[in-house]
Amino acid sequence: MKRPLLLTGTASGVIACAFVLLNSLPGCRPSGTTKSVVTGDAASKVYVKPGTHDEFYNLVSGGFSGQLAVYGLPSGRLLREVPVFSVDPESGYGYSEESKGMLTTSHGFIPWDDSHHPELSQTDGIPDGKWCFINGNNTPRIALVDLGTFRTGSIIEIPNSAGNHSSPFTTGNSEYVVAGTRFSVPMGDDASRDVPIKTYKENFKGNVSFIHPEPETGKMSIAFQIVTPGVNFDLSHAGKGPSEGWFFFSCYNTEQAYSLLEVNASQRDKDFIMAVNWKLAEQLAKDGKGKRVPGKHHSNWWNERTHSSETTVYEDVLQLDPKDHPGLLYFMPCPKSPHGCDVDPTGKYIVGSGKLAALIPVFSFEKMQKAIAANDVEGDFAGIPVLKYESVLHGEVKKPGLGPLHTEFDANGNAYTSFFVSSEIVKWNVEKLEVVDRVPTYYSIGHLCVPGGDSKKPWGKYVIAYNKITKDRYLPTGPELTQSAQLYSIDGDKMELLLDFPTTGEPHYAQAIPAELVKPREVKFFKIEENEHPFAAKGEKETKIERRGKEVHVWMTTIRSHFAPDNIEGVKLGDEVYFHITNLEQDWDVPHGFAIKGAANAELLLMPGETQTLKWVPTRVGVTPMYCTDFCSALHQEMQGYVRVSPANSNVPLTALTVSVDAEM
Ligand SMILES: [Cu+2]
Repeated sequence: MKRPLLLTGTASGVIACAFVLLNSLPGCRPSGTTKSVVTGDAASKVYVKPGTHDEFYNLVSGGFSGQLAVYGLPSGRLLREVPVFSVDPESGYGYSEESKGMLTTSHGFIPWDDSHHPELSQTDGIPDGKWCFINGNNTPRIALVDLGTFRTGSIIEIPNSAGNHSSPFTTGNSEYVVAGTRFSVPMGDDASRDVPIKTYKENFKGNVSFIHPEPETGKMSIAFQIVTPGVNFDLSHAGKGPSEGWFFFSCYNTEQAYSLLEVNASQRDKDFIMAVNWKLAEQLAKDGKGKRVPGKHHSNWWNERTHSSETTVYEDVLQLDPKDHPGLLYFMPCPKSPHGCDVDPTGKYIVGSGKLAALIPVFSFEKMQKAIAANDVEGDFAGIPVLKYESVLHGEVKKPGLGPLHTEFDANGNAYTSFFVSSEIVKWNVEKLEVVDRVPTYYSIGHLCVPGGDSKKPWGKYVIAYNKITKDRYLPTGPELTQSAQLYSIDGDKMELLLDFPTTGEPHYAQAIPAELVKPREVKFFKIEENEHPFAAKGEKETKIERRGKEVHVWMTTIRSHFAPDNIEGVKLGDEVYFHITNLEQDWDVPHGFAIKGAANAELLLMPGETQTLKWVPTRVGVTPMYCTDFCSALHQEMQGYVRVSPANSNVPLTALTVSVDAEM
């Protein structure tokens, strides 16, 4: 449903109340409680002196850019944009021959996706700074970004899925990350059948996938999938502490509509939170209880020794059908069209956010277990038991605001919920279910993030709002304004706005982690003696050129400030030239670049000790320059060379030379 744009605290109150009247929902933001004052010392709280580091990394999804952006907090400075699902001309990701495999799928090469949710890997329920997972929503995929290199280390495609939205949330030791399908579809044997859309109820199924990343390598595989009724899964979180071993997913469209969902999927007063006993599922899978069903998918992995991607293609996947396994799945009724599904740090409570509800329901894991034991159900939905709402409810936060979406937590028993419609963050006490503070956002907030705020150990200190619209906050840049985040202090009793900072793509969701947990892991360069790339030249003596039919392979090196070789002759029209370039530098932060005129792809950006390959197909006879693209030294501008391209029938011998002027004199 399209929401009105809300501009200020006062205006939002008025429009929100209008929205309430239109929708017959009770409650509205209490008047006179909003504040938009930035106090005089806010700037000093985000000031990071030149030459000093930020306290937190903020890993922010790029939404429809398909990438992951890295900001420092509290400064809001953009440090890096990590290419994940989309090709990136800055780094050559998806353009170099070695990295193309990272973006292969069962549909072929897909150089884009829609990345929504970053999730940090965890040890004992606490983010450990090792990896950051992120989902591809469009062509269902999960990626793993290695925080030692800030590069994509692994991407797995999710079969039997469409719209991979409720992912990739992780269990307490990153045994699994999950992927819940947003759009139910015909799957397995039915996936390739020609099925009328109006047979949704009979033929469409949902599923949730449990993906296992190998702790040592980060290679990912699908451990098992659980088939579900045909609904839409939105978000998810793993249980922790007492609820360890369970996973919770919000689902909407329990109406099982397939057209005009805006109206048709908003009919029921309550949809569900789905509770999954993943420890039981794991045991069933180990005991061979599942069934392998068709589900071709790629698992791509970046090998840091060969500087190349490796792909494993799987033809099928293990599925568990809850009909065969009572106790695997339960539904908890949740008002109304639930979006966020968040578990508090104690693991005792599960917060559902009905985006059309005028309250926040908080479920009790203990009560859920009691209801299961007592078979306290109000019926079933497509064969899955539905527990009684009153029996599993810890309580409701009354009149919190309008359009609750997402909740994160601090270490002091408080929850912070984003309200899209009333454009605010509301702080409330999890035990008492009482609102204790509220602060406006500018403007429609989607996700929010507290450092560690979805884990067992929130570091607190800040809540960051990721907003959808920034009208009037920034210098105009044509019809589209920058997207943005806002940083608030949560140290005191009252939340305090400290900073607006622009973001790239759509800042959908984010994670934040103390820099001290990430910095010690940094890779500074790749050791040249460990380079196992089949075309590596580990010194200038190993450079050479070789013709293989129409292919010309060049073993080339870079070091400040020249290429070896830098003159190539004997290439003919009709040839494909492969420049295999090794950066010989063994020093932190000294990449070299490589580009050649007329190349139909991007550059290469080579990290110290790394080998990458650029494919170039010359289209005309003549001399073509090539050069270093990354300003590497005082003589960077001298870092260049030439390729002579001769006619197809030429007999110019294939040579590769680096010539000294002294030698010629
Ligand atoms: Cu250079």
